[in-house]
Amino acid sequence: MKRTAAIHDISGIGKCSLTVALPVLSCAGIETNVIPTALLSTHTGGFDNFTYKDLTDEILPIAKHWAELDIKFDSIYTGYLGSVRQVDIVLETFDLISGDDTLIVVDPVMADGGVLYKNFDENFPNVMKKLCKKADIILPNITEACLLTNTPYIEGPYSKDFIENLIEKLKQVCDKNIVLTGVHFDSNHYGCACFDKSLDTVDYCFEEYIDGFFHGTGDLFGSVFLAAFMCDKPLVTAAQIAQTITVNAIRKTKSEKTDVRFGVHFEEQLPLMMKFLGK
Ligand code: PXL
Repeated sequence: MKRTAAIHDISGIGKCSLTVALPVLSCAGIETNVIPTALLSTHTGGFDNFTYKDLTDEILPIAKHWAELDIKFDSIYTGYLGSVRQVDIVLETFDLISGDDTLIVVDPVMADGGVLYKNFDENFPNVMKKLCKKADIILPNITEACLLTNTPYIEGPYSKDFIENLIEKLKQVCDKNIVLTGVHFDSNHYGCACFDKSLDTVDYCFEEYIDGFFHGTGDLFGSVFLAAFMCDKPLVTAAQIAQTITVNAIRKTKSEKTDVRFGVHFEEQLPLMMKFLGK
């Protein structure tokens, strides 16, 4: 069984971060070990008065204990990190628990729709760059990519030049593989651009564009992508599977007219994910 270490917050309500990563990766047959970075009553997008228990001081003791157990992680997957100090500690965690073959996947969760999430300060993107430098694959959305490359954010539809320039600039932030989400060239299709370092190519994955803002979709995309990649799918195939599952979950959520703050209906998509994975 392959093994991952997922380092994200746990938000009790509003399916995102660990409450998405755990079921998705476990379903794909990947042993998913977790380091919760913070415990929240809900995620921070759209709920008032959420509780927030910072768990920064737990991260290194957990990592040190795991290092003593001498287990091999096939991948480490980081997402929402709540503070600058936490990023530095996660960097130390990489050193403690990764081996020569550990795939490091960094989703630089910090912003969307042109704005930083609540609780993040302006300097956070600069600090996040340190984590991206260590990654084998980064998964920014367009806003995060702009913040990481000091590019002014613009709304889509985008030109191919804009996207490919952004990928070029991202290569300075992470010199390995890049999956840029939130790419759209028209108002009917939505997807991602994938730079595969081993092939030196940029490929696109698209699905139907569904209007609206849906919470936790970046985490669903990242978790399905990692599941597929760890099941030996090529980078672009893994991204296409993640795009399809994410859009299906969005479509279902929209058709049921549920409050989008509660996250997307990904659960019913897991059998299709398994089919894509050949399981
Ligand atoms: O889905 C990203 C995310 C993860 N974790 C927390 C968040 C958000 C986005 O708002 O608030 C706590």
